[in-house]
Formats: sequence, C-alpha cells, structure tokens
Amino acid sequence: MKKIALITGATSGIGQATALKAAEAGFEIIITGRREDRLQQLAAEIRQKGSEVLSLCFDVRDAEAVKKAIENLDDKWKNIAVLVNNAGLAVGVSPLQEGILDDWERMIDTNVKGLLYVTRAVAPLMIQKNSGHIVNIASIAGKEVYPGGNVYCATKHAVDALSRAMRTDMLKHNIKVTNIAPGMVETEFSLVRYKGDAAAAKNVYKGMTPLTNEDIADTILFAITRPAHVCLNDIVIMPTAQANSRDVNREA
Ligand code: NDP
Ligand code: 8X3
Repeated sequence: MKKIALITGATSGIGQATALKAAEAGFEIIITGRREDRLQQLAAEIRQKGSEVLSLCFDVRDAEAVKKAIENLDDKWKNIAVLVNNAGLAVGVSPLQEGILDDWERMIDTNVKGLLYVTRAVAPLMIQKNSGHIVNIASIAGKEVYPGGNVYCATKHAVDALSRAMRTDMLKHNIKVTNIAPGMVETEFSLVRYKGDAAAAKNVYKGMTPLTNEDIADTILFAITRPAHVCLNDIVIMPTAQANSRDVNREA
C-alpha cells in the first residue's frame, strides 16, 4: 500500500517541489494551500505521474478550517504517514522598532500558530496508528538572527523549539520528527517578503548561487525514506556560498 504524505504550502516553492518528488517516489499526496487554481494545476501534474492526489484549499491561520479539513477526510486519506509542515512566510525587513504590526501577525499566525493547528489535527491520526513522521520546515533563521529578521527569526526559533517538543511528546507514539533548516532558497519567498517588489527579491540572490526548491525537496525525500528505526532529527542545509545568516560570498 502506498504511503500518504500531506504537504502544506504546496502551491509554490519548496512545498510544490516536495509534492512532485514525493509522487515520483511512490507517495499518495494531500496538497494544501490558499490558491485553488495552483492546487488544481499541481494535482493534474501529480496525477500524470500516476499518483493519487487530494487537494485541500485552506488558510493555515484559520483553526476551524484546518480542523474541518482534516476531520472531513475519508478513512483512506486519514491514513497520513508523513506531514510536511512547510507553509510559511517572511513579511518585511524593518528593524524591530519600526516594525509593522500586521506583518508580525501574519508571520506569527502562519509560521507558528498555523503549524500548530495543522499538527494538532494530524498528530492524533498518527498516534492512533502508532506511527508517523512530521517534517517541520524551519530555517537558518531559526538558529541565528540577522538585521531586520527579528520576528521572522523568532517564528523560526519557535518552529525549532516545537520540533524538539513534538519529538519528546510523541516519542512514546513512535512518531519521527525532522526539523529542516535551509539557508537561502530562491522561491517566491523573497517576493512575498518584499511585498511584490520583484527587483528587491531578485537582489537577495545577486552574485551568488542560492539553493533551489528541488534541493530542499531532495533533502525532505531523503529524510522520509529512511528505515523505520532511523530519524534525522535536525538538518541544516545551506548554499555553498552562504556560511551563515550574515556571510554570503557574492564574488565566487
Ligand atoms: P513560497 O513563497 O514559494 O511558498 C510558500 C508556501 O506557503 C506557498 O505554497 C503558500 O501558499 C503557503 N502559505 C503561505 N501562507 C499560507 C497560509 N496562511 N495558509 C496556507 N498556506 C500558506 O516560499 P518557500 O517555498 O521558500 O517557503 C516554504 C517554507 O520554507 C516557509 O516556511 C519558509 O519560511 C521556509 N524557508 C524558506 C527559505 C527560503 O529562502 N526560501 C529558507 C528557509 C526556510 P498560498 O499562498 O497558496 O497559500
Ligand atoms: C529564509 C532564509 O536567511 O532569509 O528562512 O532567513 S533567511
């Protein structure tokens, strides 16, 4: 029987590449996001690969919508083996003292509360089966801070802490928890962070080679295909041209 992977934030970037690679690797996929048109397009691509797919359109910030979407799954789709908590975003680069409250709320509500709502709905299904794997997409911003990163970094530090907390709480239920902390990955991430300013987004990667969404998807696929007794707890993956949050070689 094929395993089922639920991937949040599958309409773009890391989530989209992960959904496609997981389908190629033989998983059946539940894809989620807010953009219905993109979900439909991705679902068609996954079906072409011969994999079954279900798409769920909801905002992870809406606790009731998350709960209903998971509760209403039929028994087949409730048999989730892998949850990839990927939906997330950065908004703005203001110093803390000039921060925009709405930006802060979007980041905290999505990256922390949204991840919690989805996990709260899915983890009991895994516990019933005494097996499962939760992959949290954190960030190098969950290990370090950098100028203007303030609240985004705080949310990703929270994800890092929640990965460790989940691993402890779910230990007796045989559930693996993998925290993945990427450095710079060129996706729609910077376009969202700079509120649609394509030039500012492009400039983030100027003169260096960032990671791609496929690099992170490959890493996730490696983590979720290890033998039952092996759990990769924490993976930091950086572009060769990035040593840490602040040091980037733009001259290679
Ligand atoms: P993208 O902007 O390309 O993708 C983000 C995804 O998250 C989209 O599918 C989006 O879907 C979804 N999403 C955002 N907000 C919500 C919401 N409220 N409800 C449901 N889905 C939502 O960025 P990435 O692929 O780069 O980002 C994926 C994850 O990786 C994020 O958690 C990010 O913080 C993390 N990350 C990214 C890095 C990078 O440099 N790119 C580095 C380290 C970590 P939709 O808009 O359709 O809802
Ligand atoms: C995204 C990577 O360095 O912009 O999480 O924070 S960074």
